Amino acid sequence: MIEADNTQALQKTVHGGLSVLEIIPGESVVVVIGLGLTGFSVVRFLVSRGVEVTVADDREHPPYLGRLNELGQDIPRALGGYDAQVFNGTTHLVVSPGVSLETREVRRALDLGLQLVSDIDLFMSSTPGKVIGITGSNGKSTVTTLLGVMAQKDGRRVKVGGNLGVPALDLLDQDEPADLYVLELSSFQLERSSFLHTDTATVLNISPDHMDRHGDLETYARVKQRIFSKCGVIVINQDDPLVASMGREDQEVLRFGLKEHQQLDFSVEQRDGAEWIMYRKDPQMPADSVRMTGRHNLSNTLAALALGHAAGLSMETMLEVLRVFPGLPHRMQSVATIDGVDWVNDSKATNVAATRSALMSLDRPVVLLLGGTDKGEDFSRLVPDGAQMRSVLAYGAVGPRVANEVQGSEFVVGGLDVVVQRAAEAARPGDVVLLSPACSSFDMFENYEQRGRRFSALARESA
Ligand code: UMA
Ligand code: ADP
Repeated sequence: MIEADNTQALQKTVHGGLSVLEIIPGESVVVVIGLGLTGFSVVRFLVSRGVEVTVADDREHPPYLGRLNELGQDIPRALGGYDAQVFNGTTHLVVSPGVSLETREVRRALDLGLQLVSDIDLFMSSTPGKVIGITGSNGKSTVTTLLGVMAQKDGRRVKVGGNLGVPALDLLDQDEPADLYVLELSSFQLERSSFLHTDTATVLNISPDHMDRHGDLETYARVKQRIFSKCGVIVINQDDPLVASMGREDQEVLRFGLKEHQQLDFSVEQRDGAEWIMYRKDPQMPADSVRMTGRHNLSNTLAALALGHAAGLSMETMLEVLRVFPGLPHRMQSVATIDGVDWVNDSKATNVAATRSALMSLDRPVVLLLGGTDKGEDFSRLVPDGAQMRSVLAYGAVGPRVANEVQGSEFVVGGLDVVVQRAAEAARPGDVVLLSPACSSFDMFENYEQRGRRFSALARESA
């Protein structure tokens, strides 16, 4: 059972604690919409600080319902649909990231004057340590994890989470406090946060994603830019025109890029026939010593170096980590070689830009498996110039639209097993069969990991 007896002490943090969000234990009442990973972390956090909470979810049995019992008190709940009554007498509203701010109930609550706060606001107001924030359309998880490993190797007490893995607030309630928190932040988290204080932050890149929620690229980019609202050192990808213009005059900026630009802090340069990673004018390490492969991962590498440098990590340690860090599963992961065909699991490619970067990193004919839930993206420019496409197999809910928009693709009716079988028939020795679906997985799977595991198992069975 969690006691509320240490409320005052817990509020004395660098950013002033809950009071900066006008949340007063004993007075404020918070409605938390959505009882998933985030919702539960918020309820637990607030209850442990003596704040009254009500939960609302339009599902009868939201994922974390069973775990409310752990909190040692009866939490009022409205499940399986709820109306505006649930907001009576409440002061604050937390909306889980999976729930659009445009839903009728949320709009109603905001019209009633409830103050919107997010799990990230709660985290930022209460964290005892320094915070590095990482957002972007692609590469967030890779850079977040890599930076966490670098910091740990450098002897920091570091915790890693946010949109990736452990929800931000759960990091605060673990036994040992950290002095550095590395947070992956999604556009959904940023759009509903207003207390965004970071020591260092980056927007890795911007390409269309979640257009069903954000509407257009401009709005989406503005949401991402919020990560720089109150930030010590900002890290900018100079290669991405939408990101390059984001820095403010009054902010300290570190710039990185793979292309040629004036005065980059972290870049690559040809020296004696080899490509080198550079810190300003100083060569650091040959680029081919980085264990992760693909140009996109070299960009991620420069981002991690810039963020680590801003946090005072030793360059030597960071380079050491780059030599051994293998990248994350479900991102361009080789899972089998059968009859000369390589099977690659890139299930985490959930938007067109990620799939384009996968295709650009391959120099062999590809059988591409493409499909999933329709997020409203345009597939017509998915295949980059020069890519060698053996075939494109479109499947899932978005399959018919993909088959329409991607030249030369065919729609395969059926589950992933049928698609894999068709891929095995299409591939020739020397080819790559690539699951890089450019869509989220929710039409057929619980998440991208389940999709990736299923693909890997089917690939191995296809022998
Ligand atoms: N839902 C309902 N009714 C409700 C509430 C939720 O149907 O009343 C549905 C949502 O529409 C959604 C699902 O439940 O489909 C989960 O939503 P949630 O907000 O409860 O999600 P959490 O379990 O809290 O997980 C969220 C992030 N999920 C989303 O943003 C959709 C997780 O990122 C994140 O790891 C977690 O918080 C901890 O911070 C996942 C993700 O897909 C990996 N993120 C997107 C991405 O990376 O592209 C943004
Ligand atoms: P995120 O957490 O932003 O989704 P990940 O590191 O999990 O990013 O990678 C997601 C997908 O995007 C993978 O398919 C990966 O190969 C691809 N990817 C990773 N970094 C980049 C990048 N900098 N540019 C384009 N694509 C990338």
